[in-house]
Amino acid sequence: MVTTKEMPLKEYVLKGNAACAGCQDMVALRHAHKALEGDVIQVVPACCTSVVQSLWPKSGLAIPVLNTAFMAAAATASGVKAALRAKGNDHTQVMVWAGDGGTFDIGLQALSGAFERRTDLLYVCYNNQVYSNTGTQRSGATPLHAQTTTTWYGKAEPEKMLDLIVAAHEPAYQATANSSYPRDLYDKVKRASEIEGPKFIHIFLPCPQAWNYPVERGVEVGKLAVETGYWIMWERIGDEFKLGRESKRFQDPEKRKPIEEFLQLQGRFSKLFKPKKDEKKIKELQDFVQHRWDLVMRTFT
Ligand SMILES: Cc1ncc(C[n+]2csc(CCOP(=O)(O)OP(=O)(O)O)c2C)c(N)n1
Ligand code: SF4
Repeated sequence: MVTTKEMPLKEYVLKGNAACAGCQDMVALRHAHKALEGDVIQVVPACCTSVVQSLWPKSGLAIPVLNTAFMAAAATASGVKAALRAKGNDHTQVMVWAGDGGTFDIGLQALSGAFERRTDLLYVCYNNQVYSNTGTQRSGATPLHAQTTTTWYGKAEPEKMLDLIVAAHEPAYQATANSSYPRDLYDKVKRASEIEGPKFIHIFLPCPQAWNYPVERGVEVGKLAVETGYWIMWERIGDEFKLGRESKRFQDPEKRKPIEEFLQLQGRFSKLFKPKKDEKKIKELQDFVQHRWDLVMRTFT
């Protein structure tokens, strides 16, 4: 794995941008761009990242960016790739950087089309499990029982298993990542950039504004997602599946921390603990952890 010292010093995500304090999207984006070393055109649908990069004169990214409509990121990126090819440029990467709303929900059709066409494209979904930019509405990625402005008493449905939908397109490369493990993320973006074809990286990242935890605890929240087994780190090159070393020991349910440790830190789950502990709902979320493990392992191994 790359060491921090080995990463390029050059910054492509600029200081003083419009992101909230403690934004983990910026941590992930910063390391992804270091891995790509600037030879990239980024396509961004409407989301927090589009605000960060477009607020003139404080544009937050020092790379070419194309802002596009909420539902159209993968289709736009397909066009950018075709234009580069027409100009004889085969080296510049095209990367979509889209939120979960823009991927799980409104952009899914465009993503499916681009992958079915085997477009040489890196699609990154940064999953903060909510429509953050417009004030915390639920998305298809919002977990069961999480409070949002459209699910005041907690979401009634579990999150969509997007990775399985993407896997059905048989991408050339597919991985999960987490903003609390930036060196792993760096390696995955680099590896993906060396493979031709449709590539998908799904990054779990906490959002202090929407999840309501103290800004300085973002890394801890992200790590707890892995240590409770709630988020699984893995990579798949073609058909070859590899469980990430961060998640390996948590395949054993006995080694996992209780899901409560992850939930308790976040205001969006406060109704599970106050005015009194809701053991039934907490158990449903605990059971979901094993459910995801079963689905992932059954599908890929
Ligand atoms: C067709 C359309 N509907 C709604 C919007 C308003 N809108 C802009 S960003 C956004 C939320 C984006 O959520 P997500 O993709 O999860 O990214 P995040 O804000 O969390 O970064 C919405 C609803 C829009 N721009 N276009
Ligand atoms: S709302 Fe969340 S994802 Fe958006 S800029 Fe703020 S911290 Fe980052």
